[in-house]
Order: sequence, then structure tokens, then C-alpha cells
Amino acid sequence: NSDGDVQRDLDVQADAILRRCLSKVPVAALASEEMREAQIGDREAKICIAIDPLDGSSNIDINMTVGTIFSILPAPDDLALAFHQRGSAQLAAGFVTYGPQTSLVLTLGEGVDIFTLDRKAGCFRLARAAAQIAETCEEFAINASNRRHWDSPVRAFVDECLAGVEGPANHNFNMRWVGSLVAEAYRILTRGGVFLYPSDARPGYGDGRLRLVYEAHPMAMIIEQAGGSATTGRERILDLSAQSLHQRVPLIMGSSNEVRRVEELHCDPLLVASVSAPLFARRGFFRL
Ligand code: AFP
Repeated sequence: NSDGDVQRDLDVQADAILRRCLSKVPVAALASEEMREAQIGDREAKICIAIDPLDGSSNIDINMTVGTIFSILPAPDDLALAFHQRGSAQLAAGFVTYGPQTSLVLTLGEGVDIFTLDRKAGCFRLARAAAQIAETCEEFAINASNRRHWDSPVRAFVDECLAGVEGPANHNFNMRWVGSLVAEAYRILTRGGVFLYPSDARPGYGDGRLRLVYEAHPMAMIIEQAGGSATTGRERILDLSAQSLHQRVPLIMGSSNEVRRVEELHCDPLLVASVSAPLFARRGFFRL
């Protein structure tokens, strides 16, 4: 696509299906991961929509859960500013997972409800009302192969998770990494957890991998509406507004206690040093 991602047939087909459906309802402006620019539609309409038509599409060949993410915003007077609004301006957000169940996760700003598709009846049935994320968690999700590229606060947080009950966290963690944001988010809504896709030192990953407008903003609204938190490590995701449509942003989201710990480590270099020092001494790389 325009931002350099490998496009798969299903990415393009999902985008076409969604745009065809959305052409039948009043939408003032539509933005998609698969479109270079936003499209202006019905100028009298009251909403603008941003979509990631098929998130996780690198998992299609391995039959792993993928999904559609959407963000619904108010239509500003100047539609050129439609997708430069703060995340907190969103009217609604949601995602659909195509996995063992086809589920719709939806917030209209008053909590998060989860629906499951009933194919026979051709409708989504309410499976879980007012989903809540546990305040603390025992599961973290990060692509650990990038450890050498992370900033020290992220490395310190993951080291604390790995130290488990023997470290400052005082409890053990399990680890998951699906490579599909919608699957990670659904798991966090189901049993808590913290997801990290931070910025890292790889070329092009200075702001991480995930897009602000149609991935991080909608996910942040959902996670906060379910009692969790979503941050870059330094700033609340919903306080941010995009300068460009496909702008990337570091995303740490999930159980509020663990997200708060990541923020503490980002704001306090001395804390990072105190956490990291014992690990170095134990490993013996550097005698302190
Ligand atoms: P694709 O849509 O290209 O599969 O990317 C999915 C994604 O944006 C997000 O859903 C995953 O959490 C993340 O990428 C996985 O990225 P890595 O492959 O770098 O772990």
C-alpha cells in the first residue's frame, strides 16, 4: 500500500467490500489503511470513518485470527481536518475478529459490548455486556525478537515481567505474541494483559509500527472504555491527533497497573537504572 506494507489480495478485497457497504450510508469522509488519501463523501453527513480493513493479514496463510478495525469521528466543518482530530473526539470505535468466532467488539462511549455472529440468523448476538479489563495482569505481549532494538524503559519493563515473583513485579507472567492486534486486544478484554508495540531502533520503526488514526485511536478508546489504559509510554493515545493520515505511534495498552509501570519507567531514568543494575550484576557482563 501507499505506506509500504505488503498488500495481500484479501486486504484489497476487504477494503472494497467495506467501501461498498459504507457507500450506502451517509459518511462525510472515509480513510483506509489501503488508500493513500482520505475520500470525501456526503458533505452533509455527520460522521467520518477510518478503517483498517484487514489487520493481521500477514497471518492469513497460517490460518490465524485477523480482523477489521474502525473508528467513527464527528464530521468537522472543514473535512480536510477529519482525521487530524484528537482520539478523544471519537464517537465510537470497534473491531471485528475473524477467528474461531466472528465477534464484534463495540463502544459508543458508554462501555464495551461484545457480540458474536449467529450465521444461521444472520445477526450479531450480545455475548458480553460492559466488558471490563482486570486492573492488573499476568500476561504480556511483545515481539521479543526486537529486544536489542528497544529503548531501555521497555527492556526494563520486560525484564521485570521475566523476573516474575523474584523481581519488583512480585508475580509471574506468561507471554503471548499473535502478530494480530485484534487477537491481542480480544484476549486482553477476555483475561487482562498488556500489549506493547513500542518504538525501536530499526529503520522506519522510530514511531513503532501501528498507525494512530485507524489502529491505535480506536483500540485506545475500546481499552479505556473497558477500564484499561493506552499510552505511547509518555502520552495518552487519546490525547494525540495525527499530523498525517498513516502516521505511526508507539502503542502500549491493557491492564492499567502494568501500563502505569511502563509509563513510570519511561519518565524516570533512575528507576530504569535501579531495575537494570541487579540484572547486569547477576549476568556478570559488567561488574558494577
Ligand atoms: P499485518 O497487518 O501486516 O499482518 O500487521 C499486523 C500488525 O500491524 C499488528 O496487527 C500486529 O500486532 C503487528 O503488526 C505485528 O508486527 P510484527 O510482525 O512486527 O510482530
